[in-house]
Amino acid sequence: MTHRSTHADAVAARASSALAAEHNDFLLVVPLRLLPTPLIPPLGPLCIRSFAQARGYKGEIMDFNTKVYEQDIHAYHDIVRAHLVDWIHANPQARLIGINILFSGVFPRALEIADIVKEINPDVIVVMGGIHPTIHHKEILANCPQIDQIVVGEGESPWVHMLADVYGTRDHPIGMVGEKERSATDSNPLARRTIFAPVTTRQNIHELGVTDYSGIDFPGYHSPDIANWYNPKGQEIICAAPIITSRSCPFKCNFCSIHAVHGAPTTFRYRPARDVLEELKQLHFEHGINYFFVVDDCANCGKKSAIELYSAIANSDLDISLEFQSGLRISTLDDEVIDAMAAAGMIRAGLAIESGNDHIRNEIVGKALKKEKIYEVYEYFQKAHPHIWLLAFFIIGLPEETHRSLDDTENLARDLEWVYPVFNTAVPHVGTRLWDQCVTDDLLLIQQHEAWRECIMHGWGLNEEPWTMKNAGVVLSPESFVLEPYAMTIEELRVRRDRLVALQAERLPKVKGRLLVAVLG
Ligand code: B12
Ligand code: SF4
Repeated sequence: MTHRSTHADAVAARASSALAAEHNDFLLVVPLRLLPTPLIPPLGPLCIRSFAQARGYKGEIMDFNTKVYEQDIHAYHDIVRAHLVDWIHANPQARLIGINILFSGVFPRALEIADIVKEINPDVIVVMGGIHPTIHHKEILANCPQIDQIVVGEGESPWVHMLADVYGTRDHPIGMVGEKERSATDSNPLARRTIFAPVTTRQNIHELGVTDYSGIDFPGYHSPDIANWYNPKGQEIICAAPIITSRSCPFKCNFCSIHAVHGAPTTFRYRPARDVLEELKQLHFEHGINYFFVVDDCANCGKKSAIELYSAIANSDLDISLEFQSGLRISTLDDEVIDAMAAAGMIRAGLAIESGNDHIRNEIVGKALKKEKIYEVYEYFQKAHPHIWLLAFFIIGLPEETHRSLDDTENLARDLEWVYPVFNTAVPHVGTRLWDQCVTDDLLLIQQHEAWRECIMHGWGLNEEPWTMKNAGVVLSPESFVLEPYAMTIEELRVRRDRLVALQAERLPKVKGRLLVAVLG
């Protein structure tokens, strides 16, 4: 009897582990974005899936950006429904479906996805995560019955705790638990609630390890305009892959909302260089990826860690191209850091200048960046690495903007003559000093109470502009303004903006011509 029961237990255990191996516990859905390019694999969901898989839970990512292409946009709703129906029917035991919201603009699409999931199987727990629900979790839970739970902040650890609530633990360490998170996960897994990532430490970056890209359809992320990308090494670009080397940022600019997701300035963390190197190697040697977007908020904020990492890449057998997407912090750049990044493969980078006006840049935004430092860094790039395509990120239309401050911005952009300037319109995000100021001083041109349900950048509304490459230019142009400065009218601002956009347009062929000369020697 004992023998039979042991045998039966073993069979049952094998069956259940086979079930666990075959069946998915969860799905992470990525809604279609607003613009088709640049298209890259979704790093947030990938990090969450890796972390959960390492702890014994199996899951998949369904990214609609690789399922709906421009020519299919008319069938968008049918395609989304069909994929969700198929997955839920194929995985009847899966109880958790998470939706990733990287940009506020996709929130309406995320709600529709949640509706469809609930319609197919009301017992599935629908969870939202990402910057938009992080900021607006209270309003979303109060107004959207199709959303069961919201994760505020970094999702790896909270997601695994939710999986453990639903399926039980699986004999693996499940990671660090924050104070608020622990009390939330002690309750009923079905309860509607908000789950907070650890508040003071955020995700333990050493526990993240190397992101697992298995099952990712890399050719599906081939951006439609990839042939026109700056590619001085002439490498084959299947697609760009995201790589993150640090989380959060030690600074606190008045317009920046990133601390809501990745933690306060004190939680700035670098990943271990060996993990990043290993991830790059896997992507390069196993998947043929040559082009990487470094998506850190402040990739060069810690000199020692940055030099360690980029020197390790340069000294390895990797030959890759790195584009620094979010803008490098100029105050923490020096020749040594620039050389290390260039040696590692940096071919394109943005310099985060924000304003040519010293008062706005330093007193208002909080950049602590002298103009001489901007020129010094610019000159060094021109002298030592002229093949690197430099962009300069400016923000126009902050509350303190005046004709004089815009003159300063325009003059600086003209002075940095081999840099491609990008002029973004100021957008106040909830939770930032800029937002509070706009509310207090009544500067908003939008309904502040609607910010939770739609993208506050005008012109990004899903119904206003169809999603096509043809319309990308229209959608990208900062056509409308979300706040009115104290001392300028919107009409005046628009005229000045048009002048800056003209400057940008005339700069492009110049910059490209110069890069060509630098690359050809
Ligand atoms: C890379 C990036 C891009 C890439 C695209 C990335 C992609 N996958 O497609 C590109 C260059 C295309 C891009 C474009 C834009 N971007 Co962008 N981008 C980023 C950036 C720098 C990094 C994103 C990232 O990978 N982070 C790293 C991962 C690990 O973090 P994460 O995605 O937040 O995920 C974590 C948590 O949020 C959470 N989580 C996320 N999803 C889920 C889901 C569940 C279920 C759970 C439990 C948890 C969870 O857990 C994850 C792991 O910890 C962020 C800034 C930032 N640091 O986040 C801005 C950011 C997302 N971008 C922003 C904006 C505004 C834009 C643009 C609209 C800019 C413009 N005016 O053109 C465009 C629009 C894009 C489009 N085509 O529609 C804003 C969004 C603000 C907002 N509220 O909407 C951000 C936050 C920057 C900022 N502070 O202003 N961007
Ligand atoms: S340096 Fe960049 S990431 Fe850091 S607070 Fe400023 S804008 Fe945000």
